[in-house]
Amino acid sequence: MTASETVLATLSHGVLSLTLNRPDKLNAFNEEMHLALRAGFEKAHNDPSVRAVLLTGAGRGFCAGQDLGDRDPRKGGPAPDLGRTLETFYNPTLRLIRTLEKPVVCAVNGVAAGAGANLALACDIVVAASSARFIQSFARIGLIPDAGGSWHLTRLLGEARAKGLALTGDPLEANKAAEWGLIWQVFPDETLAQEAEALAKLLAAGPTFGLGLTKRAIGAAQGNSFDAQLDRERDLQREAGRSADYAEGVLAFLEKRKPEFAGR
Ligand code: LHQ
Repeated sequence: MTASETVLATLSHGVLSLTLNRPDKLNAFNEEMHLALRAGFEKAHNDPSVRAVLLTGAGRGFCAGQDLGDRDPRKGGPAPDLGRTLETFYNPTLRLIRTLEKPVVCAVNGVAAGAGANLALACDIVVAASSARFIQSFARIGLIPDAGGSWHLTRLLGEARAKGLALTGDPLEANKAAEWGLIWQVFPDETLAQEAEALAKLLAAGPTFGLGLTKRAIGAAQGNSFDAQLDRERDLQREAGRSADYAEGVLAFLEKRKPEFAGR
């Protein structure tokens, strides 16, 4: 992994914890933080001892999106090519998160704005502190929701709510985000970190091979007809049924003991 202070990475109990760490900028993305986060998710892909990922932010914010200090128009020169920024920095990481066949928990510890909000939405289970807010800030600066935002908002909320958030840039409180089905659960600020860690540990100790296939099945459901999805489930279940974790799960049930899954 790239050694960087901008993303703190620790591995414990099969959980790779990645903490965005530019707290005085509310963890806004600069190039170094982009590369460090990507390196973290590459490690998650490549290292079999990583069974789940926990993403969070240091300080009072989760992530304020792109560092706008890097985009100061007063510096002159031609308009930046934001498409290139997305293709070079954001999109590879978002694709790594979506294709990682291991659960990714995101603990939104505070404000999540712009690409920061949409980074959270790309994770598998999003939990948030009750004081957290989700802001599609793009509307305030003449941009469109990127980092997968137009996709996740529309699919998770439907057009009416997606457009309401994206066109106004109004903050969405964590409790309402959960009520609307944008995120999984809200915890009091003081307990979010421990709840998220417990959840990530639980998932990491689970049948992560099957959880990875579950993630693939749900990802495929978005674009499939019912018939096509039944075929997909058949194929994925065939794979799951051949896993050591399935054999262990059944055996443990029959022997009335706790299963010990290996993620294979
Ligand atoms: C920041 C930032 C920030 C730098 C807070 N940058 N310093 C864009 C372009 C390129 C390609 C791809 O896509 C994108 C995607 C995007 O993400 S566009 C959207 C970019 N983000 C925003 O527009 C959000 C800007 N930030 C805010 O609106 C507020 O800071 C929020 C609502 C997030 C939080 O408000 P407050 O809680 O009142 O905090 P604050 O505004 O006082 O911020 C604290 C510090 O963090 C402050 O620095 P200072 O030195 O004054 O204490 C801010 O300047 C800094 N900061 N966001 N994105």
